[in-house]
Amino acid sequence: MESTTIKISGMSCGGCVKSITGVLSALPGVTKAEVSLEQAQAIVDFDPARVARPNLVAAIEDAGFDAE
Ligand SMILES: [Cu+2]
Repeated sequence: MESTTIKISGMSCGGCVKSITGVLSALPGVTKAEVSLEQAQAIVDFDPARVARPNLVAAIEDAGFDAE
């Protein structure tokens, strides 16, 4: 299991947090996604054998936000 922090820009409210949390949680291999509006970031626990960090970033970008 691995944990990574992803900086996110473009979140403006709790709805954004919910949609990003949902998108990340739906990815196979993601066991936990903690999204913070105040800190503009997501802390994601994932299984590197099933999903890679670029997949997490891409999923956030597909949801309409900027992720690094
Ligand atoms: Cu929002």
